[in-house]
Amino acid sequence: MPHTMNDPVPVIRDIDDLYPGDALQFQKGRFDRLKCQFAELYGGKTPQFTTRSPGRVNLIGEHIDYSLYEVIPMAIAADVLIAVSPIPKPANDDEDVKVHVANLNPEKFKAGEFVVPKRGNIEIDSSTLQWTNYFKAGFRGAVELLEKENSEFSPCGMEVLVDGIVPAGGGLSSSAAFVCASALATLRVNGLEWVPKKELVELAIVSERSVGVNSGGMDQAASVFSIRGDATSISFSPELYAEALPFPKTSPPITFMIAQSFVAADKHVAAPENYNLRVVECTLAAEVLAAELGLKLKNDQGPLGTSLRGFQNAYYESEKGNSKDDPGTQVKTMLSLTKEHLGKEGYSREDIASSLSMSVQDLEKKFMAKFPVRADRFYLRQRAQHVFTEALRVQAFKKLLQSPPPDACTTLLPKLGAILNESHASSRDVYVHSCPEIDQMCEIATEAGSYGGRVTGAGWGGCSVHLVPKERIGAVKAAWEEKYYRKREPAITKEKLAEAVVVSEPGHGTMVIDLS
Ligand code: NG1
Ligand code: MG
Repeated sequence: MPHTMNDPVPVIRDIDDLYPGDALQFQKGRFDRLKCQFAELYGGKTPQFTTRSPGRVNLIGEHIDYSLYEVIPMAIAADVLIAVSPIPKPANDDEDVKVHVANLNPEKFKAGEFVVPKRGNIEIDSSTLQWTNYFKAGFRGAVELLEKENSEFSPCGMEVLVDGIVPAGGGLSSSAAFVCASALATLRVNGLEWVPKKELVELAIVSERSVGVNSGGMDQAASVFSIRGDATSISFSPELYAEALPFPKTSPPITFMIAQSFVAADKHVAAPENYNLRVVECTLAAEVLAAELGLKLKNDQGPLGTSLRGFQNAYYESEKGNSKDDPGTQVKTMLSLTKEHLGKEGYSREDIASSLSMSVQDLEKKFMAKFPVRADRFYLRQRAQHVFTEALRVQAFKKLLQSPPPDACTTLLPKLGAILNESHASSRDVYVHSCPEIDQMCEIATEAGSYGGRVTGAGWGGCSVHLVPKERIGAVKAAWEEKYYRKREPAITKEKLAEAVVVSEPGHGTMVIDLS
């Protein structure tokens, strides 16, 4: 199904058709609160418009977006709303242009403001984790885009109020939702009424990196491109491409449960030894493989310039690869090359530098300077092995959704579940980005009747996603409550339990909501 990737982000003037039944009342309540609070904070003003971007759950394809392999996430209902009003440019050029950023939950997210510099873009101090940094990241990307189109451009000031209901640090990508909504708000308030989705995604991917995590592009793409009811398949090579992936109708219907572990995935603070380290390991795996085979890697869209997918492309562009190989065979060939050329014991900096014929200083300068990492050994073979097997699992999962087996009702769901379980095993044992709590939650769910489940998002905490037959949802919930949540926190409240587990339908992507 062709995806409307180059279409502009939709502008919605009436939310009645956006949400089903009960959800509509809840959403209307949110808009009323946002409007009231906005007036209270900003001298009686009404927001000019609101931007909205959802979180996402990644169904399959974990930690492979930055190696430029395809992933299959879906948008969830939880989202970030940003109500916006412009502050006209001051008549006097010496006066500062300011942006005020407040949150509906001011205890947790303290209001901030910043002055827009007269020349150049705003600085973001990525050494501290301030929630307003994510707004600044979106703002910065938007201003860069507007400057590219008009070198004389200077942004207006803004008054902004945020209502985010995507749990932070929970693997559901609250950060990308916030960055996308912030960038869209900045573009629109500065006069860009129709924002092409693809441009928004591309700028949000790059600008989120200014917060200090060397991320891939899945979250921003899932947030912006998703269409209600469908999963989204997103590929990155040869260029960013998204496609709606409808779920086949089965009985029982395909239902995903998302469960919080409440282990805070502090990706930010720990990035040098977890997320950013994995990005470096994958890039170095590509570099070492290329060096071993005498291939030259091109600078591609990988966060560090080269990628495992770039290695695959280089291999197949050279006379070494058989150009007739189908996509599955190509990835399987990558797996064999990994086993043949990369050692099991891991690599020191010296080992890698020598195989790339460079000094350790140059290695660090090229791959570990912009986003520093803390590690003595680099497990290139294991990381590449996860990436290639996960890429194969994505292909298999997608094929099952696109052409379900004739006896879909009985075989499709167990098959999808088995792929999720294999993915989890690889995350746990090979890529090492799960945690014991999530491993345990996966076991509990399987015992209670789930078809399969896995850690989702960056991991090291956060959430898991499970494919569960509709009639087993209650049983799985009860099992987690008894065997996980109450054991971990005996006094856990009803509210916290209710938030811990959601059955999410695939939700709408990013939009502007203009109720004026
Ligand atoms: P989370 O931490 O769930 O937002 C991160 C990356 C993704 C992807 C996943 C792992 C950011 C903004 N996003 O997602 O690009 O690599 O981990 O699959 O860091
Ligand atoms: Mg995130």
